[in-house]
Amino acid sequence: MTDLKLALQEQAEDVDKVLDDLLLEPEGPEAQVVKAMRYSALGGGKRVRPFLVMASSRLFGVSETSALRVAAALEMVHCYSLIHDDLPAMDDDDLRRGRPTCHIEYDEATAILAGDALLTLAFEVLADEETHPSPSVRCALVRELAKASGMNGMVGGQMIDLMAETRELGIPEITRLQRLKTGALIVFACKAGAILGKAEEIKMQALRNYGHDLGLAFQIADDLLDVEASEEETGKKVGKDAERGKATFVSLLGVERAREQAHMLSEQANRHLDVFDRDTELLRAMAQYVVNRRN
Ligand code: GRG
Repeated sequence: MTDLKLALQEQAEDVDKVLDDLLLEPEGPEAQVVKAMRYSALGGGKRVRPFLVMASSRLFGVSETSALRVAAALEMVHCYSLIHDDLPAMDDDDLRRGRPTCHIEYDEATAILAGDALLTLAFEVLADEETHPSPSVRCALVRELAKASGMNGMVGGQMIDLMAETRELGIPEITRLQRLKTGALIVFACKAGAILGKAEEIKMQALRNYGHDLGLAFQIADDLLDVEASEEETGKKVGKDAERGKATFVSLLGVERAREQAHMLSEQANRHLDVFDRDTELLRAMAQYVVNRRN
């Protein structure tokens, strides 16, 4: 196993422990929603976003507890978005992370509530003193994650994506859509360490730019997997973009140019890290991993 895969796996185990503690099943009938939250949040996933939070936090000597709690909060927002994206009203998917989607395993109403509760719990965790002793740091985390998740971030991107089913998009529009839908949470993950470590602006900017290029590279790789990978590899249905006639980087650029673009973005992402004089190995390896991954 490569160093990065090992680091991803170890980090995932640490984040899972935090998620496990935060998602304790209560007594009473409301336990059902927590079961659904646990099903979706603890059911696998590559944990790329938590990994980025941990790696960026390491650059600034942030405490492990703070970084892990932010990583868990971000993963909860990501899992909420996957649950809602899989609903019949959106992508209508039956398979996620190699298992039935939340609304298939439970039911639609429970899946909606599980997504809502993961989103709100994420902010409860960020606002808690245990996450960081400084109220201004906690406020910055809440504000930045809210911006990345909401109408000017992931939700905005998802809306443009839904509208795109009836409208032709070109490369600039798709780039903007993906920057919001997938990129915003990835940028937050990269900046989280800088926020926790009260980093100077030049380092915050470097991580923002790294996250921006990494996010686009990640999305192009996702489009390529939809064309080239199998359901067994990805744990979700593939070939969906073509089936829906949806414009993607791959449909517009072709497989080869899309792959070149992803590699170019991954190299560009790593160049932003040159402002740091140490501890960037894992982030650099991640930029390579996202474009070479098979799931
Ligand atoms: C419902 C508000 C709302 C937003 C949904 C994230 C999202 C927006 C939709 C998911 C659909 C999709 C294929 C998005 C493109 C890339 C992406 C975010 C893939 C899933 O992330 P991974 O590959 O998944 O990190 P794992 O399972 O490894 O965590």
